[in-house]
Amino acid sequence: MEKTLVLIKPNGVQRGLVGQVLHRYERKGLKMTGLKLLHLSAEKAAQLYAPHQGKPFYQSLVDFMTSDPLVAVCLEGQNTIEIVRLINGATDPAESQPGTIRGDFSNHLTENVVHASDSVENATRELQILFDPGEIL
Ligand code: 3AN
Repeated sequence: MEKTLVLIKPNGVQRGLVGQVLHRYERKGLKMTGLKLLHLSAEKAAQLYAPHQGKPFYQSLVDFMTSDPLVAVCLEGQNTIEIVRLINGATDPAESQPGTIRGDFSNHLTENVVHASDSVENATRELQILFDPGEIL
């Protein structure tokens, strides 16, 4: 079994997409083992996006992710990391397929509704940033 972190980004929450996004993971049969609404601090955003520090989009990404509340989700199942990234769709709006979350709901590189971990190592690291021990069931 594999765990991954999904973030429904501030624009996903503002646009009222939380239910529709969660539904896509649930109908695929992924198990939700952690869920919360929070306002991400600058410190946690910096930890989360440490791998992107120094890139031209880094500061605007951190500013966006700390601008309004977001929803953090822990999903669990076989090959969950890969499955969730398929459901989310490509980062580039020109490449995200219709039927994916980004393909259906986003036309922006940074404000692309969802984030998901891209490896087992990053999932473990990111889940520790967003969830306290005991918050994942
Ligand atoms: P993904 O979320 O698809 O794994 P990453 O990890 O490459 O994408 O990037 C993290 C986040 O940084 C993306 N979700 C996106 O919001 C933002 N991002 C990535 N590349 C760019 C870029 N070239 N310009 C603006 N924002 C970007």
